[in-house]
Amino acid sequence: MILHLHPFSQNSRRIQALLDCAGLAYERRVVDLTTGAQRRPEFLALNPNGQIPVLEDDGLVLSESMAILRHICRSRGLETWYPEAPAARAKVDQWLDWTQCRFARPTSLVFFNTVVADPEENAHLIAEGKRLLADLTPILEGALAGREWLVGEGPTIADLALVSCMQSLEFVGARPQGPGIDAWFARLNAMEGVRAALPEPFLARMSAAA
Ligand SMILES: N[C@@H](CCC(=O)N[C@@H](CS)C(=O)NCC(=O)O)C(=O)O
Repeated sequence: MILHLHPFSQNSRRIQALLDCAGLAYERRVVDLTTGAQRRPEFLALNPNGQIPVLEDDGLVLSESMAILRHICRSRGLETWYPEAPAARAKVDQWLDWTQCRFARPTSLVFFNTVVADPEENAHLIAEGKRLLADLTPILEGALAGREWLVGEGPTIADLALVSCMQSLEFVGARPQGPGIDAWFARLNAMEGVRAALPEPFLARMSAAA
């Protein structure tokens, strides 16, 4: 397997975390977003959307991080990460969609405009992201209070998908907080495979905050 990624990308990090947690070998190919490598013809041939991550797996070329997570689990029989029982699978899918449809946009608004774009010029976008995150925080705290994982009794791709956004928010000091969320965040970041996906500046920030 070849994973086209960028270390600061939350959409890449969730795939790396799954592959590393499951002990699956893969080649990392960094796509340098800072030089526009995602818009070069050779990359557009893999993903015409010009976005990472992209997974190459035995002739299959796949984009969209949630689809990639599901594909890896199904093709490698990672049943604990993506349970087969219909009700448990439905709940994992619910959280994958929630992360993509509700949580990803405010994460990007805050992270991108703080780290990549000019934060002063884009202060209104950061504020909008933070406002949306404030609305989502009680929903998340309600789901995690008294629970170790989003679904069932062990970590699933739902946790990996969400924690990758949370890591980006932690990096810019905007992570939603609450007793359940904090304990869940610490639990996931203590996992070797999850930490392995974190770039050095993220690890440094987390150590400083601990
Ligand atoms: N829905 C996509 C989003 C992918 C995405 O937004 N990737 C970002 C990096 S986190 C990207 O490639 N941005 C570069 C660009 O849009 O030019 C997924 O889940 O994979």
